[in-house]
Amino acid sequence: MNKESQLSFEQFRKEVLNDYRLACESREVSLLARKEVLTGKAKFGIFGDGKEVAQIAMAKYFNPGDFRSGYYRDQTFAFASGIADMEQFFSQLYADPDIENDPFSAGRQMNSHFATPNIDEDGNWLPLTAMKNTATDMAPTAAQMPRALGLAYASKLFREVEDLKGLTHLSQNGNEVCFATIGDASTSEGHFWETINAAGVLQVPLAVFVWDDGYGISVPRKHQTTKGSISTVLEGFRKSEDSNGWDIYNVKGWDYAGMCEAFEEGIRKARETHVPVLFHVEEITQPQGHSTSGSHERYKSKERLAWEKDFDCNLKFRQWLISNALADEAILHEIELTAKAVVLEAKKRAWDKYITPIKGQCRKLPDCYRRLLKRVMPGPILWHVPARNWWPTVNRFAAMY
Ligand SMILES: Cc1ncc(C[n+]2csc(CCOP(=O)(O)OP(=O)(O)O)c2C)c(N)n1
Ligand SMILES: [Mg+2]
Repeated sequence: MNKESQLSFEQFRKEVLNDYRLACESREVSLLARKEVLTGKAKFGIFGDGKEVAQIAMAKYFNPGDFRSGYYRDQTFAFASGIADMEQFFSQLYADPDIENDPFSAGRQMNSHFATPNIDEDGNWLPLTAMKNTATDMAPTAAQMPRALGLAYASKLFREVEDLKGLTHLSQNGNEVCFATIGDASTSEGHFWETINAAGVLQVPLAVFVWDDGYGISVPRKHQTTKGSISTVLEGFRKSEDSNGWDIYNVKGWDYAGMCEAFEEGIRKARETHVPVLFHVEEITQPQGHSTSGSHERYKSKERLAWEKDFDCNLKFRQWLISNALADEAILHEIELTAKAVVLEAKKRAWDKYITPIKGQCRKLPDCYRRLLKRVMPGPILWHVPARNWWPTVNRFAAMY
């Protein structure tokens, strides 16, 4: 091996190990976040475990200026693209009302609902072409689809309308792709079909990723999707040489190399030619079930649960790294251990930021009550005794925090 190819191999190795590190960290986020909810520190949680590798591959082709219009499974994509960090993720999980801590919604949105600003505090446009953008997530499934169409259509207009060409802070010749994500069950909704049809007619740079885990909460795909496969039923939308339509790719959600290759090609074509592209990402798993409000052990068969363990994307990625001699057991073990520690620290920092102001307010509570009582019950009661002594119950309550 000459020096140049040795160098590029080393760079490649570094990149894939960094990807594995992120996959492990994001998985730890999901595992820990579920525990935070089930032990009562957060109200509800919905996570992106099982989609780590697909989203790391997807983020590689997400350029400044591009937009995401997605749904609640995309935490790994948000981490990989720099839209969110893990501490912010936990702050949102705790519904931290400080915008500095949860910059997406200041505690107002469900968790895994990301957002980036388009304007500054004075209402001026930000330089969107220099930013990795996401429209805010919305709770109604498939609601992201019509908006994704609009964002992709904007690129077409920026490329075709002469008067818009000077707005280079918003678009560089319409080269921006909109990345939309959707679950397999939500592809049954009208918003999905209207978007697919309109984008096929308009020819806009829209890249749709269907995370197909075979379930919509507890409803299996066979009861939800005709022929049990969204890409099969979309075949009629496929573009041919002399027609408009869509490019369609089938990939496996655990196949790191296969997804990188397909995403690179499909997104490049969408960016250059404005032909929309759909990636049917199959064999995705959902290791912890739909959300913190249920247990998938109640509706998935033993065989399915066992298959999900074997086809876990992080496990498959690990096996691929070893079989391609990109890492050994010791290196991967070290990455996994470090990931646990890093995520634990991020979680602790987020919790401290959330709970510290509340504790401060609790400490002021006895005095507040005292002042209130003094106002409503004036008279010779024990007002001269310090507040901390005369109301043990309040003090005990305050001491809990
Ligand atoms: C319009 C609408 N209907 C129903 C729901 C309740 N709901 C939330 S998630 C979900 C299932 C979505 O399944 P899928 O699209 O396969 O995504 P997954 O969670 O499996 O990734 C449903 C029915 C909702 N949020 N919005
Ligand atoms: Mg699903």
